[in-house]
Amino acid sequence: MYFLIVLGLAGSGKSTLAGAFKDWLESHQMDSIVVNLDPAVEDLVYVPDVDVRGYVNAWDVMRRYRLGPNGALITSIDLMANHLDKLKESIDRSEANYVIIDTPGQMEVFAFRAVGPLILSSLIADRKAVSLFLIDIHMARQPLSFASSIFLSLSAWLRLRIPQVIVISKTDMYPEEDVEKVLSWADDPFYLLSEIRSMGDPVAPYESFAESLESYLQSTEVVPISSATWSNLDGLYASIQRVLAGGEDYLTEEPSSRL
Ligand SMILES: Nc1nc2c(ncn2[C@@H]2O[C@H](COP(=O)(O)OP(=O)(O)OP(=O)(O)O)[C@@H](O)[C@H]2O)c(=O)[nH]1
Ligand SMILES: [Mg+2]
Repeated sequence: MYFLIVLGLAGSGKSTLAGAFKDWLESHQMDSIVVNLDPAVEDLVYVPDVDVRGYVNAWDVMRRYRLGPNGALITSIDLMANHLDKLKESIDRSEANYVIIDTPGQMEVFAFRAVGPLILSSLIADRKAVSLFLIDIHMARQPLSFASSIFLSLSAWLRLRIPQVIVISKTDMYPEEDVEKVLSWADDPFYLLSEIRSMGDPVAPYESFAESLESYLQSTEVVPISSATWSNLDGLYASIQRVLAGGEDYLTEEPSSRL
């Protein structure tokens, strides 16, 4: 059983990819389940096999504790921790090859607070996991947004310590040249830096900015995909396999040792 954790900013295409990748795996005779860990989502584009809303619903929490939307989401994620045994049991019972975990839109409340990593490490236990960090092509094609998104993915990695694949999503929305440009920035962050400088930015970053991006991106694959057209989902699968074969087994450690 392998875990694929789908992460990214609100609206980056996480739920759509979770559903599309499940269908893609099924069309290649691989069984998978999708787990919804978003307690606030109303309409899902897929039918979840395991759904946290059966245990915690952010809208009920909002009414019961008289909280606003953000407070309700944070409280719901804290409450989720009380139901980990049941969630894990449902996942384990499926015996699926791949468990795709769809995470909440406000990734910071899930990926950056201690409870999110705790939830994930409890569900994953000693199995292997890869996180798919989505960056919408609409953001990725802007040099500064691309750079800040890469640093955000690095922050998520730092908190979760699950090996990562960076996924440029919704590539069907822009011409091929735009996608190629983003990939060339990922290949050569000094080229990205030169583009930022050529925009006449008065506080353009220093060389060390490109150096830090370069050392992170050298060890992280960047994969463009479209969930709408299924473009390059086979490439995403190949990247996932390479990461799983790479054997970074951080999650086999006791969760308490890394929180
Ligand atoms: N054209 C296109 N649109 C996409 C693709 N993937 C997602 N979208 C659209 O982008 C919007 C957001 O997609 P979601 O899958 O809901 O994004 P999300 O990251 O789950 O959103 P939150 O859970 O709210 O953070 C929806 O309107 C999707 O239809 C894609 O590959 N191509
Ligand atoms: Mg979603």
